[in-house]
Amino acid sequence: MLFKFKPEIPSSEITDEKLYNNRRQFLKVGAMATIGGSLLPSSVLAAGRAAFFKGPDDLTPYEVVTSYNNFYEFGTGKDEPKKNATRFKTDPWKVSVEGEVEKPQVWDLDELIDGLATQEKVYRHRCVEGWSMVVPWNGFPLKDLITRLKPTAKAKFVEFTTLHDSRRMPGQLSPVLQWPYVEALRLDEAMNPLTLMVTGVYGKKLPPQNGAPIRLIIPWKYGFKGGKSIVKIRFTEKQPRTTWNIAIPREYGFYANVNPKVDHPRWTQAKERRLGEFTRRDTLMFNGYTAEVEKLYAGMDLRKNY
Ligand SMILES: Nc1nc2c(c(=O)[nH]1)N[C@H]1C(S)=C(S)[C@@H](COP(=O)(O)O)O[C@H]1N2
Ligand SMILES: [Mo]
Repeated sequence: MLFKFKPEIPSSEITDEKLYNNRRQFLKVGAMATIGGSLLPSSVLAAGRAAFFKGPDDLTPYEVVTSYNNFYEFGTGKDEPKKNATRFKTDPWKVSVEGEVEKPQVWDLDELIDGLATQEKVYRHRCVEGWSMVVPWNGFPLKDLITRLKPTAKAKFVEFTTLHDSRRMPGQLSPVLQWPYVEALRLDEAMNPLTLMVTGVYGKKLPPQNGAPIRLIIPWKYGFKGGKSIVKIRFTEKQPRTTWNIAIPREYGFYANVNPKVDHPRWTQAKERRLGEFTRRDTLMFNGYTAEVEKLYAGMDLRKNY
């Protein structure tokens, strides 16, 4: 039972049940809003109606984005990170920059990102388990930070390590994954303008369960590539080993590009359940970001490089 996401079929059934309850709440809230004329976000109202038609990419409500999480450092249940991370302290926060870089150094997070322009990016967010959301993240392109750090000519990859401290992250007392959580990108993937260092969501400070104070989001890849609560950034010549690839190499590759044509060995990736909807949607190649990223993989066999 080690090294395994929660069973796929049962968890999607649980999802349905939860969302059904949420939906009833949204419907109630929606009705109240109509009567009281209060200013609720349209995304909340849209979620209430999603039982009957599939809209375009409506935002997933804040409440869902911040209460349905994968963050095994705080437990493997979707509801556990929110409960178990409430008192997680993220200030002060140090980030160590290492490896093939002009000046390796331990930074205070505030200094590391000082002056980098943050923006809002609304991205589709697709978990390898088969659910998806649409999230308005706040952050800055990773390329802005990399440019500032000046990697050497030898740097071909960049690796991101999550905090390793089981007193603060009790999920690390369990050997469900090899700790600390490590993810990595090829340098050209990291430099793509879509790749975001995220510090906020819905215009608010990132809550602990979503990876405060700083996490990565790569919208054309499965969610597990987006390491949370990052304390180390290391530039390397060789391809780093990554957590889910170490855990189950046959199921989770280095690239993890969203690809409806390459199924997970235990389930299809052709469809996904958008949280808030009943009917599954078709999954889009590169999660809908083909125009922006396909050139990164020209000539590569995406079946082999999964
Ligand atoms: N450190 C760490 N980062 C992590 C994970 C984790 O368990 N630990 N889970 C990953 C997975 S599987 C997903 S889908 C996303 C979920 O991000 P969200 O909770 O903000 O939606 O975080 C990713 N980053
Ligand atoms: Mo995921």
